[in-house]
Amino acid sequence: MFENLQEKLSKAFKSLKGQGKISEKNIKEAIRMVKMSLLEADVNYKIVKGFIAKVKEKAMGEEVMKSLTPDQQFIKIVNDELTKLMGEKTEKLKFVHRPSYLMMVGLQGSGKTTTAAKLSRKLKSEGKKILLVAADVYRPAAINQLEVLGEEIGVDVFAGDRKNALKIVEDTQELAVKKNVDCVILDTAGRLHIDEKMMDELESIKKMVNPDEILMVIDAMIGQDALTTAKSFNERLEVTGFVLTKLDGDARGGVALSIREETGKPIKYVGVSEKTDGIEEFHPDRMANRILGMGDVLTLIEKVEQSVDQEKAKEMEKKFKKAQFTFDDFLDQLKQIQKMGSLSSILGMLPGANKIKNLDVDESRLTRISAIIQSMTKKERKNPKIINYSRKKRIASGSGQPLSEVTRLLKNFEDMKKMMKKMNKGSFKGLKGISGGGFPF
Ligand SMILES: Nc1nc2c(ncn2[C@@H]2O[C@H](COP(=O)(O)OP(=O)(O)OP(=O)(O)O)[C@@H](O)[C@H]2O)c(=O)[nH]1
Ligand SMILES: [Mg+2]
Repeated sequence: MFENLQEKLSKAFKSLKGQGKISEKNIKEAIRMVKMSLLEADVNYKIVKGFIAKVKEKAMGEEVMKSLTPDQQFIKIVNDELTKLMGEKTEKLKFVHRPSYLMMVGLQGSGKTTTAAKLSRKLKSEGKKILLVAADVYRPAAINQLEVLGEEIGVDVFAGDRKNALKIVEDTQELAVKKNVDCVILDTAGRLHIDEKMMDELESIKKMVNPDEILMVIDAMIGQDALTTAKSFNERLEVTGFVLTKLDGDARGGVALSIREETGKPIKYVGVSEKTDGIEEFHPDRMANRILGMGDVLTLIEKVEQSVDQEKAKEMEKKFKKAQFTFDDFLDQLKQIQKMGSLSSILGMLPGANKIKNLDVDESRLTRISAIIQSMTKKERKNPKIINYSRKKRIASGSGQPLSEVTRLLKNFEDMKKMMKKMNKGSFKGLKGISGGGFPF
């Protein structure tokens, strides 16, 4: 699924490559291409219109992130909006009551019975005791199908009198308590089209068991029509979420992108094979990444994270200037240095630090210094002045360093703070006089 959409979108992004910055003119073509690709993916027209308006607004109004090129920036905007469209966060199943009832509903052949088995297997593996109930008495082989699946995954299947769906559900209630199950999963009958009789029956079952979850199962291959059906089911039954099946097929994906916006209800799971382990939680962000091509988005996220580091660095610089630097900040810095693998970047942050020549840095000391700081209490890190002799002794033994090393770090740290104050006044005179080259490492 999504291959086509992926390909089209990547063309839209390419059209922005090499541009200096996003402008009304160069964005027009990219936006048009995004629009076409969504429509071709069978996303509802109204939803596409709203989506495009948001992307446009963001692309024009977005503060330019210096670390991103225009095409990357545009990908990020589309990625964020796609994620939002699909619901932003992952929605888990709710278990309010015990036993908790979960109803599978949907049209014929959508995958209710298969999904009931898949979910049972999953929940069982999470330690829940499950009872599967065959409340589909209309299709002759339906009960048998569920029984075979139950056998395969080792979950009990209850089918009562095998004749009357409401009676089966009624009898289930006592059994579920007696068996002390955590969750009852009800497989219900499907119809080719929505009809009153089916809806009435589903409503009666709902009333009887007060389910924590009513999951509507939708075949992703159906396309736009699925939305109308989903809306009717939701209006009648107040579904709690959707399971989109057959994502392993060549569905165009429009349903996945439209259903949340159309019904206000989340997709909770997706079916990815016919087998009983073919189910996955639905993560809007990951799905968006998948649509846009994982590689691109991951690179992008890295870049944004880097720029977050830069912001952190700016924050640090402020602290430097105000001489509010604590041992916690210092530890943060050490971690960053270790991540970057060199000291030059961190020293580069200090205005004027590049003027300090021959800075003698023993990199192996960084690890020892980290150990010392980590042996300090929160209070001590914030206010090293309280570190008296007995505290020093404790820190030394905690970090496995000689006492002299702790004393030296504390002294250098104090000196560094003094230096910061001087820097704040714009003076670098006197730096040389400070022990250890002015830095505690
Ligand atoms: N490839 C694939 N096939 C699926 C998936 N989910 C269900 N199927 C297949 O779709 C067909 C219908 O699935 P069922 O679980 O019987 O559907 P149902 O909604 O219970 O159908 P009725 O009981 O007749 O209403 C079966 O052949 C399943 O194996 C899926 O995620 N991927
Ligand atoms: Mg079925």
